[in-house]
Amino acid sequence: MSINEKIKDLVLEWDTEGLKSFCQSNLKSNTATASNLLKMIGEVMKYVGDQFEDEEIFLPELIGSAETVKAVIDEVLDPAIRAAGEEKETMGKVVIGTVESDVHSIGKDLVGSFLFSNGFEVYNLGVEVTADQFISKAEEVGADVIGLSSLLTMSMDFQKQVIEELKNRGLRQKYKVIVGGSPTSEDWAEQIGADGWADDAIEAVELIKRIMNEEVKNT
Ligand code: B12
Repeated sequence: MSINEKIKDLVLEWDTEGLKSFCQSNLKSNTATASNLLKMIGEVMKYVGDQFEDEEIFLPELIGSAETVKAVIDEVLDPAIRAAGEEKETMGKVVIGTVESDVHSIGKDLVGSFLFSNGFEVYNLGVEVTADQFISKAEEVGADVIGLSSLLTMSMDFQKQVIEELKNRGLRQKYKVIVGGSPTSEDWAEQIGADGWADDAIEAVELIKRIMNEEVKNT
């Protein structure tokens, strides 16, 4: 069985410990670098995402695979990349969080994990994040994208507030702002002047790739 096939099996079985030790043994025997393994894992996550979009698998399976991958990246591959001084190719920097007054974290964490496993540098600020916290972090890390999650109808206005605050500070053009969460929609995103909206974690990855690509074309 090839390395790719073995990784795919372990991710689909949510075998976190198995995937950790498989990656560790490949790193030890130099059969693959951490970046190679990360790329292979990314391909598997793309497959898992397609399966979810086609309704071949459902949310629990999606979460199981995402959590397995996140743990292996956090605990094995990221430290290995840092230790080897290898540059992890970054697709872009994303600051993400759930807006003020809202404690729902699962969907936003899933979006963060998917972005991370697709090569983005993710700064997950947690829940009940204020406009000032989003903007300060984006400024601090030189983010490309700010992702705002809202699961409550009553917290949606805080997404708008972040965009207004960016405008007040003369920073609106500096960042792409995307919104998501079950009460939000494409129309809502347009209404508040966001750069995009996505229905789920898979679409969020595609959305960010698309808007960052447009950015490159426009510069
Ligand atoms: C779990 C849950 C909770 C948990 C949260 C635990 C946690 N750590 O997250 C707890 C029990 C704490 C909770 C509390 C409350 N909840 Co609640 N909760 C839910 C529930 C059942 C599931 C949410 C969830 O995790 N879904 C699974 C994830 C994977 O899906 P998701 O969040 O939609 O995220 C996906 C997309 O939306 C998108 N996405 C999400 N964020 C982002 C961000 C970006 C940038 C992008 C691009 C995409 C994106 O991608 C994600 C992945 O595919 C929902 C009902 C439901 N079916 O949604 C109610 C629900 C959201 N809760 C609700 C309510 C009312 C509350 C409470 C006010 C209840 C109360 N009276 O105390 C409190 C809120 C407290 C607060 N201040 O926030 C309502 C909201 C109604 C509304 N529209 O306003 C819901 C819809 C239930 C209902 N039908 O009434 N809740």
